[in-house]
Amino acid sequence: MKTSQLAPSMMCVDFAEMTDVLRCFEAQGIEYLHVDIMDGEFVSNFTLGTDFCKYLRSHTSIPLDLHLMINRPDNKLSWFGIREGEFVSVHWESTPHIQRTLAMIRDLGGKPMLALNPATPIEVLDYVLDDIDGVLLMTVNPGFAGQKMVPCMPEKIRNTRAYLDSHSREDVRIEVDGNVSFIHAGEMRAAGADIFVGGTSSIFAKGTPIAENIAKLRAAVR
Ligand code: S6P
Ligand code: MG
Repeated sequence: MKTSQLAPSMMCVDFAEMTDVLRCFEAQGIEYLHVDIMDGEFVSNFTLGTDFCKYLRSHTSIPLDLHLMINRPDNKLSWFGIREGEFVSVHWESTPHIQRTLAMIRDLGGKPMLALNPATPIEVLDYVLDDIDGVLLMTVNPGFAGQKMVPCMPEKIRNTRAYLDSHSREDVRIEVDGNVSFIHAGEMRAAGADIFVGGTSSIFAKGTPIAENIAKLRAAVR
């Protein structure tokens, strides 16, 4: 099993405390910053954008994990200043030319991930297995923080891990995003997930300091 890694969801940060939160993430050895980009079309919400990515890169060296919930991401990939080693996820439904988009991410120096909505079948991976470094499994429907996990998602994680292994892609990472709570995280880990997006149900859970929440989430996915 791969080492588990944490990626806090930056749309859940209190912006007034951003620099303190970044220092805390550095001290806690956070591996990635998950940045949700929404265009109000692919999903109904609007969130973070290219300026925010610039801000993060100038204030920390923690690599970004870009999650693009936008239509036709191929038209905008060059706007993001993708750096070597950053993950970039695009949704299967967001472009008619998904293989080309994944290849573009690699050409720009990023590590491509294919993002699958809860109801998107894993067979869409069939002809892009050479083009991905990871699969982002949405465990809620994308668009908002604070939702409940779709109940059959642990089974989908297990099936995705088995599918990748049976196609000799044991190296491909599985990231889970959506209600990765202290309760669900252990089950997701046991099912084969190895990158965990922490939002309102874990890292930013109210009432306890972020550092304590991180320690609790790490313990849950060890
Ligand atoms: C949702 C987005 C996610 C959320 C995250 C929030 O569309 O892609 O990254 O920010 O899931 O976590 P939680 O624990 O509030 O569900
Ligand atoms: Mg996300």
